[in-house]
Formats: sequence, C-alpha cells, structure tokens
Amino acid sequence: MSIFIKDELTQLCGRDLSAASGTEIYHALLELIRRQSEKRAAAVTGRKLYYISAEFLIGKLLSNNLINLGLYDEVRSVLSEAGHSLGEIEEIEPEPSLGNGGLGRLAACFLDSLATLNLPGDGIGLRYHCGLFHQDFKNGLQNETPDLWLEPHSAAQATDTVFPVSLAGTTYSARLYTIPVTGYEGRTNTLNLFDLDTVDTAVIEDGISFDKTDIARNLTLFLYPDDSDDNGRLLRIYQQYFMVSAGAQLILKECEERGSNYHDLADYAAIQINDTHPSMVIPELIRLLEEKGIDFEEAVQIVTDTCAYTNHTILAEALEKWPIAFLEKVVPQLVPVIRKLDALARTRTEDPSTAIIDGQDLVHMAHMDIHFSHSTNGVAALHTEILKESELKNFYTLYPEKFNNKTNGITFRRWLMKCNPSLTKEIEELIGPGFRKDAAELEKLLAFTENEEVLTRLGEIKRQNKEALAQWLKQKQGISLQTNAMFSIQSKRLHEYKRQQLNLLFLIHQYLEIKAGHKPSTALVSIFGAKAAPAYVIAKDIIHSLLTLSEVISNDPDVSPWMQLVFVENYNVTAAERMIPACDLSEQISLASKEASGTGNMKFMLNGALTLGTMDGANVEISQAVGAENIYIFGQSSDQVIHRYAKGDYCAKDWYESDPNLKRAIDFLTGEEMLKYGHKEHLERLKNELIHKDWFQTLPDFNAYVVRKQQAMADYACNPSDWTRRALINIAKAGFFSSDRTIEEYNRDIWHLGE
Ligand code: 26V
Repeated sequence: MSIFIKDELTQLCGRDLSAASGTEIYHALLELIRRQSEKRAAAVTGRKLYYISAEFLIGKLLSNNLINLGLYDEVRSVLSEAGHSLGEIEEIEPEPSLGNGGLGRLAACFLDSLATLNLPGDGIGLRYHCGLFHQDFKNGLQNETPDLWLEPHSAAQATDTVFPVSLAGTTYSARLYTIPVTGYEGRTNTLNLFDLDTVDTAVIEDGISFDKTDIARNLTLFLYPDDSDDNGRLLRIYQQYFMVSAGAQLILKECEERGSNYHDLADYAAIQINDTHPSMVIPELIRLLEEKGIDFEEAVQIVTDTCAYTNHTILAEALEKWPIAFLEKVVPQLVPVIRKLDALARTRTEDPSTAIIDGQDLVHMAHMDIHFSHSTNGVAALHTEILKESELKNFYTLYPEKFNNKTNGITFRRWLMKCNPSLTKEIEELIGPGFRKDAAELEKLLAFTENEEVLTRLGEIKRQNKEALAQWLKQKQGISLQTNAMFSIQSKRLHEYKRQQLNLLFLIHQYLEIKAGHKPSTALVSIFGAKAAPAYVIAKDIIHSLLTLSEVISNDPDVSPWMQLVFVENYNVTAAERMIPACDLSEQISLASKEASGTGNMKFMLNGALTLGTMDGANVEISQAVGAENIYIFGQSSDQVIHRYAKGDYCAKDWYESDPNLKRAIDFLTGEEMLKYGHKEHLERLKNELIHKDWFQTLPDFNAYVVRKQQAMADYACNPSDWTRRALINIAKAGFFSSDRTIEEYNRDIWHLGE
C-alpha cells in the first residue's frame, strides 16, 4: 500500500517527493483524496437525505479525510521518508470557516456520521467566498478582517451544473460546487455548495464592509453579512432564497433521474431544514411542483411529507421573521404561495399565535416550518421540553405527533481520533479499536478507574496536551502559558446568554482575593475563545473587559503566579482542536433554559475534562450520564429562570447592592487598575448593563458559581489522581454523545433512508 501511495503522490506532484514543495504536496494530497473518495461513492437506492443549512463549519479537511480513508499513517510515513511532516502540510490548508458556531459544526458532524453509517445523505449550502470574519485584537478590541479562504486548488470543485434563480426579477445562475464527504471506513456523500460566477472580492472596502446592494458581486461574498440595516437584512433573504431555490432544483433533478414522478417525491427525498435560514425551501418546492403540473393541495402534502425542521434556539431574536414587503421585493414569486400557506394554516386553528403572517405583516419562518413539515425537533431533552411546554406550546397542542427530541452529538473521528491522537492510542491499548465505530464501547474504560498506572498515563497525556497548546499559542500569539496549572476553558460564540461575563466576574473576584492575601488552592489558567458578531456592542465590551483584565493580571506580580487569563485570537475549528484536549475544566455556564444543547460540552467531556455548568441544554444529560460526583453543577434551574422571566420582576440592582463580593467585582470594572489598560467607555457600558439590565441573570448565579469553581479547584489540587479518575469516567460515558447515535435516531424516527 505504501508503495502505491508513494507512487501515486509522486506522480501527482510530477517530481520526486523529497524535491517537492509543501504546497505541491498539499495539492497532490487534495487530488489523491478526491480520487480515493470517488471510489467509495455508492449508488443510492430508496430515500436520500438532503441536509439544507446556511452553515457547514467543516474545518480543515486534509487529515480528517486521510483518517477516514484509512490513509493517515501511510501518508505520514511516506512524507516523513521524503523529509516532510504531515503537520506542516496541514498548516498550508486554509480552514473553511463556513459557519458561526454550534449549528454549523453540528451540520459538519452529521455529514461525517451519515457517510460513516453508509447512509445516503448530502449537504446543501452556499460557497461563501469569505467564511466567518477573521478576528484579531488591536488595542484591546476585536478587529475584523475578511477570511478569504478560497484558493484555486480547493476541496470544493466547480461542476457544469447550473440552475436559474430569480432574485428581484433578475435571473442569476447558481453554479454547483461539490466537496466529497467520506465517512470513516464508509461511503462517500457530497456537500453541495452553490455560488454565483460574478461574485467579486474587489467590492470589499474597509475591513469587512462592502456595498450591500450590488447583489451580482456580493451575493455569496460573506457568511452572515451584517444585518443591522435593511440592506443587510435584504441580502440575507437574497442568500437564503438563492440557496434553497438552487437546492430544490437539484433535489428535483436527482429524484427525477432516479425515477420519481414528483407525486412520490417523499419516497425519494427527505429534506432536513437546519434552523430557519433554509425555510423558504417549503414554498419554493411547492411553487416548483405546481410548475410541474401538480395542484396546490397535493404539492403541500408532498412537501410536508418530505420536509422536517430542527429548532436550535429559543432566543426570540434568533427566530427569523421577515417583513412581507422584503419578500415582495426579493422573491415576489414566493409571496402568493406563502399567503396561501398562511390561509391554509388558519383553517387548522384560530389561534393567532401560530399564524405564518402576523398582524404586523411579518412572516414567521419557524411557524411555516412547523405547519408544513412532518417533524419538529429540539436538540437536547431539556430544550425539546421547553419547546413543547412554553416556547412552542400552542404548536405542540396542535400537532403533538410532530414533536420529537434528537439530542445533539459530535463526530469522534475529529473530536477524539484527529485532535487527541495520544488519548486515542491509550484508549485503543486499553479496550481495543471497537470504539472507533461503536462509541458505546468507551464504557469498557470503566474497568480502569481504579488502575493507578492508567490514571498516571492519562495525567501525563493531559500534561503533554497542555504543553502542545502552550507551544502553539507561543508561536501564534507570542503568549507563554503557565502549564503547571489547572486549565479552565470557555470557548464558544460570544453571547450574553452564554455568560462569558460571569466567568469575568469570577476572575475579578479571584484577583481581589489574591490581592487580599487569600491564595487559591491551585494556579488557574483561564482560556477564552470567542468571536462577537460585528454589530453586537455588549459582546464586544465583554471581550474588551477580558482583554483588559488579562493585562491587569499579567502586570501584577502578586497575582500572576496564581492566575493567567488568555484570549485565543480567531477561535475556529482548528483552534478548538488544539484547545479542547488540554482542558481540565469545561465552562458551560449559560443561563439555564437558554442554551439549546451545546456541543462543546460534549467535546471537552470526551477529551477528559470535567464540566462546570448549569442545568442547561445537554449539560443535563451529561450530568445524568456521569453522575453528580463527576460534574460541577451550579445555579438556578430552568424552571426558576422561566418563572422569573414570566413574573418580570428581576432587578439586577438588588443583587448588586445586597452582595458585597459581587458589588466589589462589578465596581472593579471601572476602577483604576482596569482604567490603566482599558477604555472607560466600554468598561462603563458593561458595568451599567450588568447593574441595570443583566438580561441573562448573571448576578443571581454569581455566588453559586464562585463556590462551585473554588470547590473544583480545591479538588483538582488536593487529589490529582482522583480528578483523573473522574475525567476517565467522563470519557467512558461520552459514547452517548457521538453524532453516530444522533444520526441513527434521526434516521429511525424521521428519515428512513435507503428504504
Ligand atoms: C446566531 C447568529 C449570531 C451572529 C450573527 C448571525 C447569527 C446567525 C444565526 C444565529 C443562530 C445560531 C443558532 C445556533 O447556532 N444554535 C446553536 O445550535 C447548536 C446546535 O444545535 C446548539 O448546540 C447550541 O446550543 C445552539 O446555540
């Protein structure tokens, strides 16, 4: 095999490997992977899944593809014989950051699991020219620049397939690009991404701003263009319709080629609508079926039988509602269909809260999804219960049979095998290779929880992963990490509900305690990774406060031996792969009821971190899996939070005034130490927000958080071996959170693929 790989790579490079440059080898590997993946393309029989999503946060593909194709070790040794390291070649690959956070990363994990389980399932999305913006820090502030990831040689290959899409009366051509998705020892499916040939990066002005009205040149330029003005919101609609119209035409074409007469479309296709960004696929498919001569009532039934919807959030501002006037402008061809769907929905219930078009002429995309698809699912048990009992209660009353839960999962190929090879090797030595395909086998690790030799080795692996992270950060950001410390990590989108500000208040508290002579039980390195949406003012103030506090700490010799605060720039999948294996304490501290699931929580657990978290999202299921003694839970319950919101009597100021520690920490934000390094305007705004608004109830959970975190630090310091034992229990119990299990459930209950 090695000889074959060596020959093929040499031939693809056009020269001896030892003489080839890293870039030449990288291009040769892209081609090698494409050829090998093609060999695993399998015929589709029966129903095929189309997962439509505005985001696919796939991360770098090279190593992952080599692992899944079973070529990783061979390629590595062939390259090393020729004087190259696979690690260096990986550095050359740009990361496709075609997503914002958990929703996009989930889509990528699902594609991996579908292919691994040999299920026919393709993705449909957009080929953005710039992924989520590139973040760096200047003067303590987030600075955004375009993330131009596309190169002439890319995993995404242009095809000759184009579909016409009518936007505001002009017809555009959507070109199909494909990325092969190969499962672990499985089949190859496809990620289909649409783009316009005329998009032009030259329209980018300063930073990430550009003329939002020049649709021919900007349509797929950016993921999530700023939508704080009307032109930005219109552009979102342009993008969404471009994606779903081209996607719907692709689906119809493929099904027809496989023998569908359209009346039986639901026997050929299952369409999963990932949040509301692709919701217009429902009226678009109905419109296209009517064009093919199917009458409206039947078209509605066909589409309902074909489509299913996943809800990923209960935050009202994230549930899309478009003014009908915007749709009239961009997609006038859909508006009559949407009006008919609204009228039809009104024949099923008189409840105005379930209307598609409301009294203010806003079109509720989620409402259209629920009425006209056959399944609505939440993404963790608690989240689904909240949908049924409060957020979507009226829909649940109307359609109880449509609601179901599918707790999220992650692919262990990337989040264990790829990102933590030493832990993977240790696990394989202990329980054999079966866990690679059957994650439930990780439970066999429970046999080793009292084995001191095993625990010592696991402790050593964690130490090495901390060293590796330190080296990477040194090279990337010039920061020297203190590795002989407990590592706590909070990495996720920056949002007030996720409460990075709670962690900030803890760190201030800790700083002041140390200044007062109360030394902690262990040195603590607190690592953050997060991007704030460019127009989200308070999120940016939180980043600024953390960066400023980091300066205060590192410049204070009384405190710096005990504490370090590090903010990793440009948090993305590649950074996550470095950070997660090095973590001791996984911070999952959202306000209970607000985090639909979380998937970072699962990645940290799998890599041997203990969770410090609220009873929110999938933390609830993690705590049930590992048991109360192997997780640090704190804070208000979701019921308490929902109750407090319903009463509407939350007053942050009362909490501020009644807890001296809390008041001291909040006041510190604008004290002289912080003002020495930070900007008054930002620090003051955050302070005022906390005292006068605090929408996500940080203050009531402060005390419990401090107590629980200090308990975790004491446990870590006093009994390292017991800490590792509990980390091992977390790894052993992570099997349930494999996306293979999630996909099997979707298939069993919703898709029925291949049947
Ligand atoms: C948020 C934003 C914020 C910045 C600007 C653009 C934009 C666009 C969409 C959204 C909504 C994101 C919804 C989302 O990512 N939900 C997450 O889904 C995960 C997978 O199910 C889940 O684990 C997380 O709890 C949930 O927040």
